[in-house]
Amino acid sequence: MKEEGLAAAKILAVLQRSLKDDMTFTSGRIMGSMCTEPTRFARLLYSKYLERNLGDPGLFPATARLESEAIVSAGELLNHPNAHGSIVSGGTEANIMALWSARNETKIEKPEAIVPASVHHSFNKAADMLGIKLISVPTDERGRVQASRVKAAITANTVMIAGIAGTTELGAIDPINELSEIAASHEIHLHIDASFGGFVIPFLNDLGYPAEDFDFKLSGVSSIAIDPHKMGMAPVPAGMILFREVEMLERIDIKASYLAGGEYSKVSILGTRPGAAAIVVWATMQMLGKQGYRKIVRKCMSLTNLLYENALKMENIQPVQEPMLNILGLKTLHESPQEVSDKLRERGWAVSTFPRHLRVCVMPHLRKRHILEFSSELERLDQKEELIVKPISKIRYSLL
Ligand code: 0PR
Repeated sequence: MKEEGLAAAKILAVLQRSLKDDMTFTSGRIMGSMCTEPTRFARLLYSKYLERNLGDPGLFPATARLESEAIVSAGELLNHPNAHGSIVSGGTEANIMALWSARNETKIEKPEAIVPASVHHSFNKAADMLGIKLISVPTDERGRVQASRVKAAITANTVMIAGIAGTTELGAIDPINELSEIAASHEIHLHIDASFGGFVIPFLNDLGYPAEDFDFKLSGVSSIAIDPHKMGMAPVPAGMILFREVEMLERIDIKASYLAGGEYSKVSILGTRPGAAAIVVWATMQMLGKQGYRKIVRKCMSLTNLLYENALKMENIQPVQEPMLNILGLKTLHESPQEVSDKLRERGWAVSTFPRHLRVCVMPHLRKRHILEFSSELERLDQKEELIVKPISKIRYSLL
């Protein structure tokens, strides 16, 4: 740190230069992120309430009340208005809290949690922190966990089963109803990671897309992670954890009674927490209502299907499968996903790269023209690769 500070104008100029390399959502080139462009209203509110700290709710009881109201709204969306929970920093914190609560419920010495092979790496973080062994269960050809294998993996040490409503890799939705039955009959905590799908799946049936039950409507579901900062349209950081019963939250409630307003009203891993994030989550849900979210989901799903249809026509780049949510996996038949991803990046597009496919998240910042431009870019790559790669593939096939 320098001895003397800089003038604001100078700092602004430096920032303008040094942040130039960051991508923007408005460019329509961010194709692999689960986050999106904050609304203007959200920007305004966020800066207005910057000093609100939910780590000391006695100072900001009104903000704390809004947090509770936002949890009720999310609970209503997920078929349990009496759910208990908190606004947290994202899906990672929500998943850690769920695993923490499930572990504390039992006195098992060597706790295990059964998770789909497609689970987000936040579960690995949680398991490492909490001393829990993860038992990974394979998924089927559509990327959904195999419920029979989950059942077979249960032991006396199982403290939790996890299901995913919108996998990180493909946006697949696990057979949550089957998992619910298994969890209920074995009295095991079933946690649903709906970090991505939580603000999408509730609207699919209305829009004519197939969607099975995934939430508290199923009696075996004990907790749900749902992220306002993904399809909930709120800025980062904003996740939510909801528990079916208050005791599930109380098990991980570590009190701090010296604060201005008495004890913490909410349970979280963080101490100091951004009240502005909670206010914006509340306001965004108020502003959009179910109608607003449904409209967003309609647009994202129709653009996802447009991209899917376009990719079907290609030769070397192909959809992994029909999308279940607004996430599309793309296989690259003659090059590694990394090679294709690098080429796309050179041309200004950012997609996510998994070992066997590319992932496109068709988020609300993307418009039809972006999908069409991206499709054309893929087509150009597809054709070019065909020219270069075909002779090699012919040799490969002739060797078979
Ligand atoms: N659960 C699932 C199913 C997720 O996909 C993610 C994040 C999490 C939990 C964890 O959520 P937080 O990141 O909020 O803690 N998945 C995104 C992904 O891996 C995270 C992300 C978001 C990555 C925006 C990049 C990006 O630009 O794609």
